[in-house]
Parts: sequence; structure tokens; C-alpha cells
Amino acid sequence: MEQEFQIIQRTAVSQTVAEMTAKHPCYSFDAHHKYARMHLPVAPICNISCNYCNRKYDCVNESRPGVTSEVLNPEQCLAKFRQVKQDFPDLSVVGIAGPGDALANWQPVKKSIELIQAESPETIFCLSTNGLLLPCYGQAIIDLGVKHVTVTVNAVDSAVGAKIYHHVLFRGKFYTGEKAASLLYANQLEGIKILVEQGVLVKINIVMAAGINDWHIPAVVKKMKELGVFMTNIMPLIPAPGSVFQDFPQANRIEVDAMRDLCQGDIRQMRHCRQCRADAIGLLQDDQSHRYRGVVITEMDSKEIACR
Ligand code: CLF
Ligand code: SF4
Repeated sequence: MEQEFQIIQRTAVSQTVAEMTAKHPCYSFDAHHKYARMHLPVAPICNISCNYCNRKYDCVNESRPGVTSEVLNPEQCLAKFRQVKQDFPDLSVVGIAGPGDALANWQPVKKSIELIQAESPETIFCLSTNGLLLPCYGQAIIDLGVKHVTVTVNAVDSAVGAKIYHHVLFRGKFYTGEKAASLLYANQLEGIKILVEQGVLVKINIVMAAGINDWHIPAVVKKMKELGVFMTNIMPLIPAPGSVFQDFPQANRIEVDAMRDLCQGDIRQMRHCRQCRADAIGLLQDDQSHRYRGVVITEMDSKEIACR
């Protein structure tokens, strides 16, 4: 059977990116036992509203709804990075996965990355986004040297998307229904193309919601394959209390695995995702974030979130 590193080499644009990816605990199954990642909770604002989200919690596109993360500024992120790096010599990746959207908070995100890059050029950076602002910031992400970006794409059809997204706020305008869903999807498409064309390895997260988009997921995966993404990560919906979907059943492991098996023929499937927190730290299977909390600037407050 083909070894994982050979598969990565085939997809990555260069040997350097392949070697980085082999140390990325989410992009490489083999790496997740050995290499740690840390998330910088530097992105509190979100610009869309997913029906499975309650903004009192972290972004559900990458996280399990739980207690709210603290939010740090870039200097605090650097201080926290220094501390964590000392404790985890195998820390390979610094990611930004909320608690809102990485690109809706671009200035602090960029500054945090630059501060850490200056001190630790070997660190791999990773961003997670809903993709709405990818056409605006795709080139800036590339210029910053980020090679790993996750985009959550739950639908490639505006009628399906309209059941998942309550609204989208873009360039000062508020969109709902199919208009919101088609705008989001158009921007995701444009943004993913920009990234893939310039050698960024794009991972697609798909939240599987029973009766809403589960039947549609194979079509999403096929479209993402066409765009040249690296892998898809089909994740079960975890209904956040207080969200529109709070009473929806959560897909069980067998259903999610069956969907991954179905889509495996099209594209590589991530199967070791832990739906971790916006301030997660450590090996995927052994989160140590509780040891590093305490520098709180603002508790997440829905009144402070731009899109609500
Ligand atoms: Fe973080 Fe996400 Fe980067 Fe990984 S998490 S920004 S790609 S470094 Fe990983 Fe966590 Fe799953 Fe995300 S296990 S929720 S896939
Ligand atoms: Fe919530 Fe925004 Fe993440 Fe959707 S993209 S789950 S609305 S934080």
C-alpha cells in the first residue's frame, strides 16, 4: 500500500511543503501521534451565522461547542506561544480556528503570525475560515507564507445552503436565504481556486447535518475534488445549545464513517479530527489547553459580535 508520505508528496507543490505537511497533525494521520498543535484564540468576530452555531461558543466549524475561549491579542499570543513551545518541543503547527472567523479578524491574525514567524521560522501556520473573505485575503495569506488553510463548505447548492446559513454580512450588506448561501459559496469557490493555484494545501471541513445536507455531501466532495483540494474532513454536527439546530440529532460515528467511506474514492478523507477548541493545545488526542488559560481580555459576548 502506498505510504502516507508518498501520497502527500504527490499532492504538495514542493518537497518543502510535503515535509511541512508530514509534520502537520491534522493533514497527516501519521503525524498526529507525534506532533502537537496550538490554536491562537485571536479571532472573536464572525461575519456569517450558521444555524448550528451559538456565538457564545467557539466556531463550530472547527470546534466542539464548550466553554468559551478567552481572546488574546497578538502580543499575548506570542507570549503564550513561547511558553507552549518550551513545554512541547514537538509543537509543529500554530493554527487560528476562531472563536469566530480567522479572516473576519485579519489584522490581529496577521500580526500574531508575523510575530511568531520572526521568532520561530520553522513553525507551520494554519488557518480555518468559513471562506467568505477568501477572495479579499487569499493573496495576503499566500504572501504571509501560510501553506495550510481549512475552509468549511457545507453545500454547493444555494437551496441546501439556505437551510444551513441564517445570514451573511459582506461589505456592509446583510444577506439571508439563498442569496446569502450563493454569495458565500461563490466566495468560497473563488478563494479556494486562488489558494490551490498558488500551492496552498486546502482542507475542506463539512459539517454533516441529518436531513439537511447529509445526502448532498458526495456532491460537495466531488466539487472540491475538481478544485484540487488536499482532503475533506466530514464531521458530525454537534448541536450547540441555543442554536437553531440545537434539537437536531447528531450523526453517529457509523453514519459519519459510512459517508467518509463513500467519499474516499474521490478524495482523501480525514478520519482523526477531534473537533477541537479555538484555544486547543497539544496532541490532538490529549488537549492541554486548560493548563494555559487565564490571560483574558474579553469574554465572548454576543453583543460585541459584528454579525449579530
Ligand atoms: Fe487547527 Fe484546524 Fe489547522 Fe488542525 S485543528 S486550524 S487544521 S491545526 Fe484538526 Fe482540530 Fe479537527 Fe481542525 S483536529 S478541528 S481538523
Ligand atoms: Fe459560528 Fe461563524 Fe463558525 Fe459559523 S463560521 S460556526 S457562525 S463562528
